[in-house]
Amino acid sequence: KPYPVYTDQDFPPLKNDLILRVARGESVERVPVWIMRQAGRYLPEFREVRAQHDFFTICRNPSLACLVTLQPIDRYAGLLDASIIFSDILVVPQAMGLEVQMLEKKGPHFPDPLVDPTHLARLKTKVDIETDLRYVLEAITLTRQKLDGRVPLFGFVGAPWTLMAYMIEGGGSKTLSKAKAWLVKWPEESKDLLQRITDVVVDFLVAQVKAGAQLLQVFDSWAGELSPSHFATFSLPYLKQIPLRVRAALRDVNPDLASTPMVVFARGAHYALESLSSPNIEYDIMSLDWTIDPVDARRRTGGRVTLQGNADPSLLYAPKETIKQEVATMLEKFGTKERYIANLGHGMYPDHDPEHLRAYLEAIRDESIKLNS
Ligand code: 1CP
Repeated sequence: KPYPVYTDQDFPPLKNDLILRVARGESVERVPVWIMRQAGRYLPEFREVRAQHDFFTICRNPSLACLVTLQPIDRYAGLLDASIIFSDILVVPQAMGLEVQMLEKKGPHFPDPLVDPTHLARLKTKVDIETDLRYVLEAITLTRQKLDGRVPLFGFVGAPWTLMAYMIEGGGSKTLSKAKAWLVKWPEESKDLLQRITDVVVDFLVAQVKAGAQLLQVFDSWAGELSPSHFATFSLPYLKQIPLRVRAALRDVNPDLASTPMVVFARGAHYALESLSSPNIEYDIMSLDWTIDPVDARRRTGGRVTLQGNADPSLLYAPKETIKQEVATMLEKFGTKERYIANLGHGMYPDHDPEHLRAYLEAIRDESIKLNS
């Protein structure tokens, strides 16, 4: 049966719209902040849930996914300005027909990855999001209710190139040599795979918004492994389709939903700052890793997009006083009045101290209020 279409009227009113205002380019009284992997193994309350349940069991059970999504929102009440639904980018390859396991201490593992283009025949030709990924939609709707308007909720997907890389490598990899071999040995078949992933990702993002997601992020975590010309051929054309097609589809459903802000995180892709912020690429927000200087990023993106990021996650190992000083520098470089969302340059690490994350969040709040007053 079709999944219902939800709009703002179906949910508790939003009490904190700071991040939505920044996404629209409006000026704000303080800098909004959220953190990639804010739900995860650095939190003892998450490890407790994980001790009882397998990773993908949590993803597939809406009340467990909701529970862990809310853990950082409860713990850091008033300090986080967005939540992100607990799930994984690899639910898409699963829905396309590949098995994915989450191995303790090793991360994701595909027992039967795509070895050569004959294996493309193993992928489902039509993925029915409302059936195969219904559990994510249910988790989003439930979480939006339980958030009770405290902060907006992000939905997300992996970018086509990053998902292709996992589907071929079969897990994490240092060199991505198998996936990159496809690009040079079988460029046309690679494009076929990228297009098939893009089609699923577009449908999935549209469905997440209809289920209640208020912002969307596309994670191209492996963009930085590509040469600039390979990025231009094998990543950018697919990244570009996503906001165009998602907005067109949402406009047909309900014009209010079509303005949902979209973030692109092309990790490591310095060379793509200009191309990803060009006017024909319709992301509202670019998330930056820590190897990019904020002033440089501002200049190279021409003030056209909101920037998000970008402290090195290792900063959270520092004494709290150092965290505070580094935050002050970061805020000054990005500018605090408009077009900036604080985050880290990548996700939380499992051995981070939750109290040091608190120091980071408090510093962003206090320093940005000071700079804006
Ligand atoms: O056993 C565990 O609990 C595993 C740890 C873990 C967690 C907490 C994994 C395995 N995924 C997640 C959740 C997750 N993954 C979220 C949840 C929401 C939140 O941020 O709070 C999100 C947004 C992701 C996205 C994700 N998964 C990305 C993109 C972001 C990034 O980190 O670059 C990637 C690359 C993955 C794949 C993945 N899943 C898990 C791991 C350890 C990895 C990376 C593996 C590798 O090294 O390649």
